[in-house]
Amino acid sequence: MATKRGALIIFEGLDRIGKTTQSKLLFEYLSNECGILCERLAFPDRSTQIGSLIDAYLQRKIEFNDHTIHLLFSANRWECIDSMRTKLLQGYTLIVDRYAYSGVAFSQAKGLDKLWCQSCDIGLLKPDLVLYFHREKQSNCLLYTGDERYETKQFQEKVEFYFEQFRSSSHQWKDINVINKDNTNMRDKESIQNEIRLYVKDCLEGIKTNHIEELWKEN
Ligand code: NYM
Ligand code: MG
Repeated sequence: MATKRGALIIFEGLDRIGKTTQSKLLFEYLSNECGILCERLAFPDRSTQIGSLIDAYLQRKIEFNDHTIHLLFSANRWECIDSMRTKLLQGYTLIVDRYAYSGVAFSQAKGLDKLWCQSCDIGLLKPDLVLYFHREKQSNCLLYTGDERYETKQFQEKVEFYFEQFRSSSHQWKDINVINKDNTNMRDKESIQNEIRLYVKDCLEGIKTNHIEELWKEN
């Protein structure tokens, strides 16, 4: 029997909201406890030449105008898609920290046009599952600041506004509220991880053919 392809699973959301922690937990669970072939990757992939330019930009060592850096983020995804496709078809599930949704939301927060932002990512591999980490609007939790470009409360709030516009737009998109019901504290890691595992289980069971659709293209 031909190998069943793996799933493309994306973690999206603001900076420092717990995506990396949870994606690592999922990776360990799938590989060690379920014996499922999988790999973790992240965008930006700072290890490539394009990625090193992005890294320098984020650390404020070099400047690009807003359109140029947007295209570099997109190019950084395109340069990885052949190896991603190959891995998926070999049966690897890919757990990916950020994707084109971050590309659009962060650039829209700088005032760029949504359609222009989306256009350069049309035709990328379409995710089988997008786990969107968010907090309820009225919650004051999170929005820690950091040292990189974009990591200010004011900017993250703008990005959040644009991320919200992608919500519930497709059945692949699942919301993960990281704040407790009382809206004051972070949920514990285990409960978030358990919720994620349910979505992932459904997603893996739902893959019926090896065909991989294209992002943002009507079929
Ligand atoms: N970012 C990430 C973008 O602005 N556009 C993109 O296409 C992607 C993938 O890079 N603040 C931003 C979001 C983050 C920053 O990402 C670095 P990370 O996950 O913190 O390394
Ligand atoms: Mg960050």
